[in-house]
Amino acid sequence: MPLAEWVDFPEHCADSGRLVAIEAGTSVPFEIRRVYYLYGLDTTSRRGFHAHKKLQQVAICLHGSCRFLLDDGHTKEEVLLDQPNRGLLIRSFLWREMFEFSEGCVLVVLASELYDEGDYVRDYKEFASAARA
Ligand code: T46
Repeated sequence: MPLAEWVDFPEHCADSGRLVAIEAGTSVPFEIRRVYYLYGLDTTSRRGFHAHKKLQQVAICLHGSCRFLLDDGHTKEEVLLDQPNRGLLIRSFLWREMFEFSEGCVLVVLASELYDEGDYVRDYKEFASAARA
């Protein structure tokens, strides 16, 4: 089974432009409790390097593009985010790294929980042994 799961948001298209609406209880498979976004990203940097014990998220590249590496402790998968109407669903206990940010990339993330540093697993060995257990 692929690690990358996608959420496609319906677009409202007009000659004047496009609109995407994300409503609670419809397209995202969890209650959205937090929204954060990343911008001003260094195109040569790599971020992430962690998994979450409980948190589920949907990441959407609103402008530009970037790549995600997903890893479940057994398999690694790389995906490209470059469509503002398509979100990457990141379930709990997946290691993630983000990289190859395009110039001006804006990444918005819908999250199932409030920020909690205690939910992060930032040590890869700890993650891998728990994932394989
Ligand atoms: C994830 C990827 C896609 C907060 O204070 N509140 C927040 O809601 C978040 C997300 C972060 N922070 C603080 C914690 C750190 O001092 O912002 C700083 C940067 O966070 P972090 O190094 O975790 O950022 P990324 O880009 O490596 O990871 C973030 C999310 O933390 C993470 O859950 O999946 O984006």
